Formats: sequence, structure tokens, C-alpha cells
Amino acid sequence: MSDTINWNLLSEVEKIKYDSNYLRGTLVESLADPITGSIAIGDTQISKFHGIYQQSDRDLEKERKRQKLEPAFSFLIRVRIPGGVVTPQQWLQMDILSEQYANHTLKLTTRQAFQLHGVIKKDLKKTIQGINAGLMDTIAACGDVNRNVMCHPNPAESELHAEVYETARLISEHLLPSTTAYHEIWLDQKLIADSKKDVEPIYGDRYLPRKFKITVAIPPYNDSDVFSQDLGFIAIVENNRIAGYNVAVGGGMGSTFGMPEAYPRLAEVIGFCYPEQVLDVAEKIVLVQRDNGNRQNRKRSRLKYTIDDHGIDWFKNELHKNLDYELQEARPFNFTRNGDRLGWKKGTDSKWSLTLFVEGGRVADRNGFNLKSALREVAQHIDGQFILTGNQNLIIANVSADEKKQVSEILKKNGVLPGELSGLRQNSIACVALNTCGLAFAEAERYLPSLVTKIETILGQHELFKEEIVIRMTGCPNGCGRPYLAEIGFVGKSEGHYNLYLGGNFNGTRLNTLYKETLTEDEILAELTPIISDYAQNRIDGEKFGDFVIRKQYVKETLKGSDFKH
Ligand code: SRM
Ligand code: SF4
Repeated sequence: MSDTINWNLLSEVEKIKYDSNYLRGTLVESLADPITGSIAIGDTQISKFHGIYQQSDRDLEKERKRQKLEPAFSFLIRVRIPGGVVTPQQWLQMDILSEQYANHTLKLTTRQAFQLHGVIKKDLKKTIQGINAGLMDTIAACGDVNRNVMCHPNPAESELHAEVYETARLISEHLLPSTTAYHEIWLDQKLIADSKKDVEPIYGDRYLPRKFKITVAIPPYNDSDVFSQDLGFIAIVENNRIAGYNVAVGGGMGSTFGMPEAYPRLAEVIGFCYPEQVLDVAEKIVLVQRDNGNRQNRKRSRLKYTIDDHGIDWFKNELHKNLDYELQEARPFNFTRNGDRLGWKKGTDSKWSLTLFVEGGRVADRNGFNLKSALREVAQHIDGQFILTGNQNLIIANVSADEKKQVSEILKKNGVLPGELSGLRQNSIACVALNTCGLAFAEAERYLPSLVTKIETILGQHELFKEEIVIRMTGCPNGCGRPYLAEIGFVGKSEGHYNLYLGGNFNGTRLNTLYKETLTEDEILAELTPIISDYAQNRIDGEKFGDFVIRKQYVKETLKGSDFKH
């Protein structure tokens, strides 16, 4: 096979994947090398498929250079949690690992997964083994494969949650890589002498051209931003049961400054399938991307570009060639909102669920707000579940009325649930950015909370404190906090400077539009103040902020991804 491939034409990651012997690379040697805290360059690509990213502490960059030391290398470990559902015991296990091997915090991601930051090389294996002991894994949490499969998180809001969750879990299992490298390297399970025996029936020996992302949504809640995913299944509920799923393809948020050909794009609905067809449809869509995605230029290799390069009719045609049947015509659906609805809700089974705001998804104890300790105590006392949401929040789910009381007391005692949150803060997302993300141009998680406080003051002056407005910030244009779907979006350009985007809508079905470039905080506030005042005075009853800025022509609606400009 390799003889027929002209590697010069392909991105260098293609050769690294092919040569990795089904994701082994030289990871074992890299881990054993005592000279450096890093791993070999090729292994930094392969480790991603195992859920591991090499990083360095960017706060220490200059000082380490001055001292002529290598960067302060450490690793991010991402844990695959389909649908974000873990048991209290699994939560406790992650808590222990974060204290033992990581930076004492847990990060809840925008894809319902856990991240541990700051794990050093010598502790990587012990940490992965600890995750495994908690019956979790990190396989395919990153890399050019299908990633953590998301779904609507709240059992209290949908009787059909269990079915949707099971669908997400099955898709995740079905699309896992088959290689035994993970178990061999991290869990010391049998060494395969001739590991070429490994086969990847779905992925092949070069895996996908790029990452692939799937979610399963239930209208009216678009809480996993279904149109931002490579593949979205939208549950169609008829007579109180899931009749099937609309299939949406070609979403993605990643983009690059100064590269108009790399843009965010919304997924398009191409048809409907029955529940029993979901795994097959997902697999066959992955195969179309595997065989046709761009393997030369990683900036253009996501499914959204495969579709834009060939056309949606071509895509449907290719898909139907792979399926033994055709997708049916898409069925009507309506999303009313994205984001999470915070607070206690009673489910139909008389169990309670609490959706808790976790700012920036960071679970830590800070300044008397002892979220991490509180959740540890909750996990020690309840029988329900911990569900990570796609908006970096947490649902303490399926607890009895007695447990509900206990949970509230524990949170209160630890300074969590302090006061009323503004509608803006409740709908905020910030990606990790500095100090761990190697791609960040500016702060996000560590900065957005204070910016929100300042915008809240302006909103308060106009009696808009409670108004729900979706605000998102990322430290670079890659889009990890899905900023291009926000009503107010910020993307970092350089330290202390952000592009401001306006005009996404509240239900996550419209891209926003660049309003002003490279703003400082003072400039951001000066730009937003008159718009907020105008909104307070001139909005139509019930009109959302994102719709208002378009009606009043602050920005023009972005109709398709390829029109998006930075
Ligand atoms: Fe992301 C790369 C963090 C969700 C688009 N993302 C990264 C890396 C790994 C940086 C790197 O490659 O070195 C970041 C690690 C930072 C750190 O220190 O933790 C990172 N991404 C995150 C998380 C943790 C953000 C968060 O604050 O929650 C999210 C983890 C999700 C998970 O559990 O799997 C995260 N990333 C997303 C999303 C949102 C989503 O999936 O719903 C997107 C936009 C959707 C999409 O993929 O189009 C996203 N991340 C990217 C991209 C751009 C991809 C592209 O198509 O161009 C990169 C860069 C890349 O892949 O080259 C990236
Ligand atoms: Fe890093 Fe950029 Fe993703 Fe933020 S959006 S986590 S800065 S890659």
C-alpha cells in the first residue's frame, strides 16, 4: 500500500500515522527516556489518539528560556465520556487523580469530557491506569478519529434522555479504533509480536484525514450545538417516542486568521433515518470522509470542506452508494435555545436533577468558593449521576428528594450557590487558552469572568441583568468554545486584544459576524455600551440580542460559512 502513496503530496501527519503501526509509534521509548520531560515529535501526534497532548506551561516560558532550561513540559489527558455521564464513584476517581498527578483542578470540556492538566511524563501511565481503574478510558478522545460523542444531557428534561444517551454511547463504541496499542502501552496488556495483525475495519491504516465530531440532540434543546458538528443526529419525537433522527452534516468551528479558505460552517440537514439505522449511517458518513477528505492540507481536511469542495448533492450520492437504502426526507423540528437551563428540575420519575453553573468548566477550590470540595462531598453521599454538559456545566442527576436537600446543604456550606447569576454569565463559555493551550494568542478562561462582570454593570444599568444572552470567548480562532455561534463572541488576536463578533442567535442556528477587530477591554466596553442601551430601549417584545443587532444592522447576517470573515 505505502508504495502507491506519494507521501510528498500529503501532510506529514499522514506518514506519521501510517508508520505508527496502528498508533504505537515510539511511545514506549519516549516514555522511558529520562533525559527530557517531552516525547518524540512523531509521538506528540500519535499520543493524541490515546487522549494525550504534550503541552508546556506558557506562564513560565520566558523565565525557562532565560535560564536555558527546556520548556516546563507536561501533558493534558482527555477522558472519553460519551454523553458526559459518570457515576459518583467515577467522579471521585477523577478527583483523586487530579490531586495526585495533575494541577489539582478538573476541567469539564465543551464536549462533555474531563481534562486533567499538568501531568508530567513519569506520571502519565499511572494516571491512565487510574482512569482505567475507574472504568473510564482516554481512547480516541483526541486524534484523527471520531471524538467523544455528545448528547442532550438532562434526564429531568426529557423522558427520552436514556434512549438518546444509549444512542450516543453506542455510536462512540462503534467508532472506536480497534488497535490494541492503547491496552498494550498504558495498561501493560499483552505485547503483540507482530502487531501488523491489528486491523482497523473502519479507519484503515491512516485513520481519518482529521478529527470527526458527533452529537445527538433532542429538540427543543440545542444544548450540544448540533450544527457545529461534523455529524449531528436530531431526534424526531412522534407520539412520545423517538421515531428516528434527522441527519445533519458538515458543521465545524475551526478557522484561521488571514486564511479565508478556513472558516466556521453550520451543518446541513440531509435526511432522516430510523433508530436502527443510526450506527450504519454514522459509519458510512465516516467512510465518505475517510476516502474523500483532504489529506494534503490539514487546514482544509474537515468534512465541512469535503462537502463544500464537492457539493452537498455529491455527498448524498456518495453516502447512498455506501448505504443499502436512501435516507428519507427530513422531518420538521424546532430548536428554541442552546446552552443549559440552570437550577433544580424534577424529572417524570420524581427524581431531581440540579444543573450547576461551572464557570469556564473549571472545578477548583478558590477564595471560599469551594466547588471541588463540595462536589467531592456530594459524590460521597448520593446515588445518582454526575453529567457533564456541552456547555462546561455539571448536572447532579437523578437524586431523591432527601438527597436533594443534602446536596443543597453541602453546596451552601462550601460557598457554592452564592447569589443570583446574570443571564449573560449563565450563558457564557470560555475555552482553556492560557496557560496550557499552545495555540492561544490571548486569555479566555482566566479573563472572561471579569469581562462579564463589567458587561453586567452595563446590563444592570438598563435592567437587563436577567436577560439571557449567549457570550463566548476563545483565545484563538480554532473555536473550542464555539464562539461563532454566540450572540456576543470574542476571539483572541494577541495579548489583551480580541475580535468582537455579533449576531449569532439564541438557538444556535446562525453564525455570527465580525463587528470590530483587535479591541482592548476599554474598547470592547465602549463598543457594547451604546448597543446594549439601544437594545434596552428599542427591542421588540421578546426579541433576543442576537436578532436585534441584525435587525438594527449593526452587522449583516452570515448566510453561509464560506462568507464568514475575520
Ligand atoms: Fe479544541 C485544539 C481544547 C473543543 C476546535 N483544543 C485544541 C487543543 C488540544 C490545542 C492543541 O491542539 O494543542 C486545546 C487544548 C487546550 C488545553 O490546554 O486544554 C483544545 N477543545 C479544547 C477544549 C478543552 C476547550 C474547552 O475549554 O472546553 C474542548 C475539548 C473538547 C473535548 O472534550 O473533546 C475543545 N475544539 C473544541 C471544539 C468544540 C466542540 O467540539 O464542540 C472545537 C470546534 C468544533 C470543531 O471541531 O470544529 C474545537 N480544537 C479545535 C481546533 C480547530 C479544528 C479545526 O477544524 O480547525 C483545534 C486545532 C487543531 O485541531 O488543529 C483544537
Ligand atoms: Fe486553545 Fe484556541 Fe482552542 Fe482556545 S480555541 S483552547 S486558545 S486552540
